Amino acid sequence: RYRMALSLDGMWQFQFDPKSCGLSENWKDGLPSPISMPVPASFSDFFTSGPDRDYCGDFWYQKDFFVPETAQSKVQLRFGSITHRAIVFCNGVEVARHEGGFLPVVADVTDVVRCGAVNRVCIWVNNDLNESTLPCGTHNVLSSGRKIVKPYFDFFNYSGIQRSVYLVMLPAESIQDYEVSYTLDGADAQVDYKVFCEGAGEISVQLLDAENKLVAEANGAEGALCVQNAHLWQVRNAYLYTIVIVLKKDGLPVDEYRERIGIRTVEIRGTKILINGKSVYLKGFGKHEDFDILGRGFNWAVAKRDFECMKWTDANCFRTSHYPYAEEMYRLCDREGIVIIDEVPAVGIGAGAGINPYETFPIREHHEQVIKDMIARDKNHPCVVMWSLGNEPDTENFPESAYEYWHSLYELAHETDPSDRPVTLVCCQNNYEKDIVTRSMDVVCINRYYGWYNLSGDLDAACYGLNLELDFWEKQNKPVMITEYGADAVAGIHECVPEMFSEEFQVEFYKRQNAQFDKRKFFIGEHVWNFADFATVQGCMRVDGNKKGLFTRERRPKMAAHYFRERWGEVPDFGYKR
Ligand code: EVA
Repeated sequence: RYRMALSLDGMWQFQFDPKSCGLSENWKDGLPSPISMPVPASFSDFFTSGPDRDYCGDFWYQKDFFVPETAQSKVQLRFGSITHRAIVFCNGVEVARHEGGFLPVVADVTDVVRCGAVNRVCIWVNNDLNESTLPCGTHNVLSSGRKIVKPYFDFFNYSGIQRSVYLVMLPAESIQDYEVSYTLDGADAQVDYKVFCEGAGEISVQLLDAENKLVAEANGAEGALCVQNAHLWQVRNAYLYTIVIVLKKDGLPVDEYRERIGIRTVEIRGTKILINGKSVYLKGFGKHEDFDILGRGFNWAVAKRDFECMKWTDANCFRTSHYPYAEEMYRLCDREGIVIIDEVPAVGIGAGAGINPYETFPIREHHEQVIKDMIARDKNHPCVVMWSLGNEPDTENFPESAYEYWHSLYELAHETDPSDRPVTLVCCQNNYEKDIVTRSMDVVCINRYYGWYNLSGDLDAACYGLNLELDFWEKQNKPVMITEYGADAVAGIHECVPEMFSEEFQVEFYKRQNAQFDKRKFFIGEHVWNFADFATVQGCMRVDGNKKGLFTRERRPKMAAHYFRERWGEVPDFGYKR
């Protein structure tokens, strides 16, 4: 009633800027010779030439849009993300600058837009990687001057405007943000809230149940809503309330904001993770935002199919490896009762060969900012049960520096989250005895490739190595889960004797290792690597991308998907290994 959002998705204008002359030549006013480009989508896979598909450097987007005469007092452009960095110009005026490709960019354009007229947005974007960016990487320059990006990570460096764009119109005095946290008391629950507004006024808050019936209300910017006989948000059995926040001035409403929330608690106790006081076993996947043609572009149809595939396997959880995903995914998880481990794009921190990344990579400040921004964006989603500070950094070569670096981020995440969820860091196959960071997290998350990258093909030796390691973790008295394990399988390759790259080997690999996990009481979850096959840079280790998916890139099940469907069908969400 008081605010409005208009979608600006669709065809935009686009131009590469290989000489980086766009800023000095004022492309901010209009692109000299643009082509069309769909938004949201990664630009890469539309192109038919290698240099275009793999383009690394500056590029621009442009769109003309109409702002209604009736626009509210405040006007914003909101991008779900722009990968990896951007400067946004509206009608030729710079309105936002942003570093990092996986969280929202909001530009206040109130002072530069013309209402009842056509306006123009032009965006300088850059997708290069270096050791001060997250994710980390570098590039080589060919003799032609063309740059080739070298990611320190195993997924294609898709970029562009990969998420939806909105023109947002707000009243002069508006609700900016809110936060909630929960305590359970027998059958009842208390929802503590805080509302943040721009401009003064009275605030009232209501909680409606799933039938839109009022169950609790309170007044003030801070307070508590008491819910009798609360319906809890449970894993795979979600119940959502609606919080309605109203801002009033002189007794009259001037803004209203509604959002679905779920009442649930998360806590670590001993070697268990408890949701609503019950121990949960996390079954699911490391995923990617990745699909044919769209690259990393958000698409509702692909999201729907992914959720149907996840539910079909009886999964209850995924990790947003290796960056925060589009917000739409979190809303779907809230609704489906699927749990998320939410990860920042801190991947590739480690250069090997005796170089201490904590002294040489200038990333700390940006890393801190991304953690704060991710928590600010996702804090109210019931589906998010844990924050991941990063994936597979170097934790063994410079253990003290690593501890100092990661532990300060661990503390930052705890301080930032109003409901103080568990915090983790996902560690790689390393010398786990030397690594003193991983064991200091709330949950130990390990990525292991016994039988694939090491002890390749030898599943007896793999199980032996895995058990040696599990004996070590057992002594740490922490909850432990595997956040990645897997074998590449090219769909359609079958063998009588399971050999690497066949579908049979992939099944055998999982069967053997799952049998080891099942014997361990402190083991709280298994995340297959990966949900689906995905694009990577080319290389001798990759056959048309990474083929560790349980599903193919077009989301057809491999044999291993059928195997997990059977297994997870028998592993309950709650109370397993009590
Ligand atoms: C792999 N292994 O090699 C995976 C990567 C992933 O795709 C890892 O965390 O350790 C990484 O990104 O298939």
